[in-house]
Amino acid sequence: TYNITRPKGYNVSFHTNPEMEKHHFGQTHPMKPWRLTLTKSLVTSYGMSFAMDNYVARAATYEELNMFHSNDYLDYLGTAPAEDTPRDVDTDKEVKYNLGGSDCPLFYGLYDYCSMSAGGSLDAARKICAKQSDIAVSWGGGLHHAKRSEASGFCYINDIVLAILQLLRCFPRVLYIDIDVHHGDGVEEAFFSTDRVMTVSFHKYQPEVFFPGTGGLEDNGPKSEHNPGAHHAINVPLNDGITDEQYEWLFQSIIGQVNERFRPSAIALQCGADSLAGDRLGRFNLQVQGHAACVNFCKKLGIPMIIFGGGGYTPRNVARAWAFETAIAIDCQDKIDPVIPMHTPWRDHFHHETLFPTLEQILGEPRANKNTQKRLQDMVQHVTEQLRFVNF
Ligand code: ZL4
Ligand code: CA
Ligand code: ZN
Repeated sequence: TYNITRPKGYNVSFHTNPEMEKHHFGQTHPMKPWRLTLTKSLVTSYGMSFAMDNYVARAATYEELNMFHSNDYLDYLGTAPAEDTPRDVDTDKEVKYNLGGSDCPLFYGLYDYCSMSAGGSLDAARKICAKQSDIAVSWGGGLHHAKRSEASGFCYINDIVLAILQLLRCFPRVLYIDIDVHHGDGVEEAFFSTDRVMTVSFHKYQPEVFFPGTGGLEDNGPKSEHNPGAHHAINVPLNDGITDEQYEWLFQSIIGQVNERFRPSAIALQCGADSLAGDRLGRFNLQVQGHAACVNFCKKLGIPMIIFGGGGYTPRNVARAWAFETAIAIDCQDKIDPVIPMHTPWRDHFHHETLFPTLEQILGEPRANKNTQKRLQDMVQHVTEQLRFVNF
């Protein structure tokens, strides 16, 4: 179990900041930064840290956040109290920026939390650009809903957009892939008008019922005249209960084609773990194996890649998936013991002592699968047709 060596012929960097994990969105808020601590504890106890370059993520500077976000938004975000101190509340601004509600509360240390999340993802992008790293891991990032001047869905700063902007300085084309159960709307929108970024999101889609309600099959980027970004947004809207087998087939068919047609020079992969079975907010039946198969497929393309975190609201399952995906990044997935090491801190949190609990262990009874094979085939067909418009 503990004989993990560096991967042969390439380098992996791991970007975390233990200070980030100490922040709280509020008692019953689903987003628990503490899941990052649980993830790190598994990664460390499996001995994976020895096989990577480990960096403490720096906090991104105001200027860096300003590469995507507006000054007025950042200035107000900065008024969130760093400690338990009174602050001026401007209700108009809170409404305008969607700050202070139940999804995006203004909690203590919010600005620090955001800048550390973005700092990790920016560091990851810089390591990729400098060719010092071939796969860079930023589990504290992946906050795909944040807009230029608006917080949304637990996301305040879009670290992914910032990282991709960095990648675009040294790579002609970046492929963004999003396996979070929610639509990656913020990243899609940010690159709507460029053909240098293609975005692909797999998500549960049920407008009016499931957040954020965008990302239909036919939504492939604004089709206005002379928009180079048209056809460069791919959406894969899914129903409840999709299984590993279906998801893997769909992912490989779509990403395989996208790779051939778009020929990305770098990949940004958002690995939201709320697409796993048993997630507090999710609706799918994915197991760690199926989720991780997506990471493995991308790794095997042999293209420089950043791996981001994202959603994931049942911390023990998040930690399992992200630890196993770290193992895939360093190519030791066949060497690690499925039995969680005895000396893992908080081992009791995992309930079942394996990295790969069965659907029955996770759920009792699996959720009904509402995805027909026919529908999935039609979606692959639609993507094939979209890709005919794409010429690099
Ligand atoms: C909660 O229990 O669908 C927030 C949010 C806070 C604490 C107590 C407050 C109770 C579930 C969610 C009232 C909560 C009402 N607390 C929340 C339309 C909504 C308006 C807000 O994974 N209410 C909004 C956002 C989604 C909506 C999902 C996914 C992020 C990501 C990347 C973001 N928002 C309805 C919900 C709770 C809460 C319990 C909640 N919010 C579930 N889904 C949402 O893609 C990181
Ligand atoms: Ca998604
Ligand atoms: Zn999500």
